[in-house]
Amino acid sequence: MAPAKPQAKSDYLAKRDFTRTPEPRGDKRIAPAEHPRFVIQKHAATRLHYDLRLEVGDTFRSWAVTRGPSLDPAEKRLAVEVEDHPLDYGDFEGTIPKGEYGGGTVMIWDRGYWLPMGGDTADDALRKGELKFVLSGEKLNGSFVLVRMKRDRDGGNRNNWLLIKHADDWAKAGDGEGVLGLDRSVASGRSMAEIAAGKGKAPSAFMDAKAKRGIKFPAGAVWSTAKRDGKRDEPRGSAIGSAPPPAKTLRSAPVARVKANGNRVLGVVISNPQKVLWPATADAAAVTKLDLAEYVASVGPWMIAHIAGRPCSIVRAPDGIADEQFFQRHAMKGTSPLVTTVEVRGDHEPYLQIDSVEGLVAMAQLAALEFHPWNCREGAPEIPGRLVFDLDPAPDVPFARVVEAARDMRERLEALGLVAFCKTTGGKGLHVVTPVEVKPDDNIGWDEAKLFAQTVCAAMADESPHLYLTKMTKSLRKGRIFLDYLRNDRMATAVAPLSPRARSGATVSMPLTWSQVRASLDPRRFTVHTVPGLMMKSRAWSDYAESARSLRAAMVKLAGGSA
Ligand SMILES: [Mn+2]
Repeated sequence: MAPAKPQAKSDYLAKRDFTRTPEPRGDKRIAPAEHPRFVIQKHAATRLHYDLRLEVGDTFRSWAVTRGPSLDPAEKRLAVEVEDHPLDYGDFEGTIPKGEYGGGTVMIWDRGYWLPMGGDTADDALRKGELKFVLSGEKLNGSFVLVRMKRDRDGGNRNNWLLIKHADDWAKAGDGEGVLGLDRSVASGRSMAEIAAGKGKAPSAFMDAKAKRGIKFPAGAVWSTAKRDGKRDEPRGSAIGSAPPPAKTLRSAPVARVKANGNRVLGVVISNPQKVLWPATADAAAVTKLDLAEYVASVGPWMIAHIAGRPCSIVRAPDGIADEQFFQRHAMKGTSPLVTTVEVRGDHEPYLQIDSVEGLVAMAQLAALEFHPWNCREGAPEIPGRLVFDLDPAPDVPFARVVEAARDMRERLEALGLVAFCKTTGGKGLHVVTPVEVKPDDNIGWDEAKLFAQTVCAAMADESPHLYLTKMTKSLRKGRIFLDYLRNDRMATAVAPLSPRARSGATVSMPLTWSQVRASLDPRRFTVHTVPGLMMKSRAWSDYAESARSLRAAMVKLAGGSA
């Protein structure tokens, strides 16, 4: 026999004293949304649990998931059905006073939309004791099932269910609990401690917010091939949308434009998506935080090869380029789990390291506008992996002269057996980059590599002292190009290929083919707006990965003076 639907709103009201608890009374009218909504509230009551609430009809059906949701399909999580909650409860975050019903702190841990799967209505499926559903949340995505247990420990009400993740693209076998590490409110960004202390931002409204259109549910979150209890599950729900599955990090993947799914980019939630980071200029539209996240997601498969496995500093501008900027090399507390950290010799604090496209997006979420990796070999901070020659012109030097300098530098490097690549800096200069190979018995560290770079630059300046100099002295620089070899040191960084710059116009450090390196080149046309399209057609740097040449051999040639 099907048990009765648990107690309705009267039960919710009866359990609470609204002169004492800040919880909503359930009297606010909540407008229907395009899809039913779900909320998961982390609740530090006598026992910590996560309350899963699914909008069904005009109420939230609610389950207290004692250990929190798991992404591992092998894990079954006890979910105790509790009284229905009113829909305005979905916007509640705060602290219920001690001694009151459910006393403790409540965080809006996740929220979004959900759909029943399998053809039954939610009511019917719940009555039958098996609800398959798909979530499109900020932390949880993909399909789950709630199954009512046959026997209840308490004997009677049959309130005990199991919450189980289905094996789909969002499942994480062996790492079901990792997602619980995403431990800040999706509504306010606050930690439990901050909510308990009444500090920080108020939660943004979701239930009581203007309806959003065009919500997409994750594709691939279907039950088509899964077998459970010996039966084949057939999806009959047809509402599953067309969003692409999350991108896997493929280094060689062609660059394709990635578009946000709501305010999520590759699964990363972008808060304040419409915040302007680069104001509009006379010839370019403004760039928002969401635009930046889409940009790094789009060019990321290409960019990440130059960043992964190396410490990487970032330039953050949380309020846009006109406001304060921070150069940050260390990992900070609460850094996204999508970002790695790396210990480096001589600094007790770990450095940031970004190893995936999703990690780049997570950094965009922190308003990281620029990416400056070390120039070491991937995974080996002590070993030089590339040399970067920064051609930095005085303000009065025409760009055509910088182009000549890059071509001159290329000739010199190639005469030493190296392969040279060129990119814009996003400013007025150019970078000439050469990947190098260093073998263990070469005995070459950063001191040797830096000396090599300095010697190459000094030779160039000695031959044309009216054009170049190798000292940063401002007064001497007038009319000349500073050949900056100082990028080539252990802890030195250079802006990564395809990194945007935190300057007017949202210019990008653009990799070029040598045929593009000519007097008519205009570095200002490479921007966050234009580069994803341009990269799809570009062959620039396509042979970079195969072009590392022996630095030792180049040093021998340079010392011997014979090319
Ligand atoms: Mn609770």
